[in-house]
Amino acid sequence: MSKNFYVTTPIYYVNDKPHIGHAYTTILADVLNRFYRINGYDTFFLTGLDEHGQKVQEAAKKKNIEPLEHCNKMVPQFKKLWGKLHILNDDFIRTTEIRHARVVQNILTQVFKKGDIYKDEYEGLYSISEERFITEKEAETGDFRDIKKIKEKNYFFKMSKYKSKLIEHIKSNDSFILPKSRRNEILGFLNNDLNDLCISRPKKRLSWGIELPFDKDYVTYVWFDALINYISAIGYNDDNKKFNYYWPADYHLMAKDILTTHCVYWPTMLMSCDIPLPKTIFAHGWWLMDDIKMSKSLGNVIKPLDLADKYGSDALRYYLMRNMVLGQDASFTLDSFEKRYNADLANDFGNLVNRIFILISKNFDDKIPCKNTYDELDNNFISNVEKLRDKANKNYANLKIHDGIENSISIIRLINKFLEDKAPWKTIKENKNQARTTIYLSAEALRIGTILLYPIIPEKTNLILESIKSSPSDNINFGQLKEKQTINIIKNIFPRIQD
Ligand code: ME8
Repeated sequence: MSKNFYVTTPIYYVNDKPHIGHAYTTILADVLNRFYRINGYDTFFLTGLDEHGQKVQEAAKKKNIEPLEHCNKMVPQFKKLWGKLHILNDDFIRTTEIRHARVVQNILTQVFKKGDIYKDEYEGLYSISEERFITEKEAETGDFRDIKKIKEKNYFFKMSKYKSKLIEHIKSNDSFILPKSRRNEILGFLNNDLNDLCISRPKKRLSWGIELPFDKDYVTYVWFDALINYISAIGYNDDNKKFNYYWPADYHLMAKDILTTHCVYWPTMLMSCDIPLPKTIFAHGWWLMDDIKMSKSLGNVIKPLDLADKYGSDALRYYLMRNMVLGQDASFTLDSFEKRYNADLANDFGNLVNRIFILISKNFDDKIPCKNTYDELDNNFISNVEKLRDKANKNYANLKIHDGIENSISIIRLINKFLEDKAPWKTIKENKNQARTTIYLSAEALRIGTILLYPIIPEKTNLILESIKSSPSDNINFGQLKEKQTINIIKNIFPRIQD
């Protein structure tokens, strides 16, 4: 396996503020990025904004300002949220940047020269909410809003030409589309006729976009423009060394709403330019409110900034990562948020940290005690922690984040149980050597569990690790914690949320 790792989120529309759904995918990318980084990978994490197209033009019009001014006003809302949520992205691409537009025009020129673009007149239904032409059948589903009948001349990309090549690629690469159910969905979709893709919009209808390099009366269709961000940001046709180092991406993360654009439009565009395809396109489920998808247009959104302000960024990150089984939908409720936080973080994790720190401060003058010989209970404890540690790592690497978290929290619970069984607060009087070993092993297992939870809750775990003079990229085998090392006692790291 190569030692570099490239992960992306969708670039979000700037027609409205970010909500929990956007925060979710971005946190997920951050978790994976941190996980690979502490495991020695040279990582690159990209997020950004999709600033062209009709939706954005209309949002600006409503405010009576120019589209770019509207975008410039929206950018800080996203950046502020990512800062608040401790998102460590390496780049933030905006599709209005010159570096991006240049690559879009380069790709269009390549595809045009190859003979994969033609002009044609088209009459059909157009959904403004989805920014694309839709079939009569799709219109009947009721999933599309703002439908208009449009007749116009446009440019088309010969997407259908690559249909069988795409099917073959999906079939011979099990992890190209994940989870498996989404892969089957796309294969089902490709069983039907695949239309060519309309990739232009006449400027007289929509001027807010990147001009076609071969016809100045048209701008590029927003999806053809947006998908290219994944390669423009890492230097395609500009910084080849960087591009070849990170491409193909390890993960394009998104929710299932934009599966087709990523699994059909994007790979066929890349095929036309002879660019390798991304390794994995992963579509997670939706966050629902009262069983309905949370979405800007429905207005049923939870504001992530408010939650992070009230409960802290780690509490929100933990809940979102723990309560969604990747691939399935999940319901957001404040009640489940508070319950999850109190049970796992305040009770299990917070109490354990307090317990160990108080034991060390009371009995060992703030120094890690020296360990002595291990008895059977100690050896069993070590081996159980190691098993859970390996499971957690495996689950994180397989995108079973909620399971990885459960394994890590189980380590925390195991330490609490170990302390209760060994009761060092009692043995400290009659068998100090045993008490020392118990506390050393508990602190060491706490270090391991904390490192495993670092990608999920980086802020608080960093505090704990700093206090025991450790760091997230440290070795997670037993026996690393330095005996007699003075620690900084921290108190009440996860205060309980009161009713
Ligand atoms: O589609 N649950 O942007 P967008 C989970 N600009 N995730 C959700 C969600 C929910 N209820 N709602 C949104 C676009 N998301 C395009 C993308 S990429 C080249 C162009 C997340 O602002 C999820 O990642 O509508 C989803 O795919 C994305 O936001 C859609 O963001």
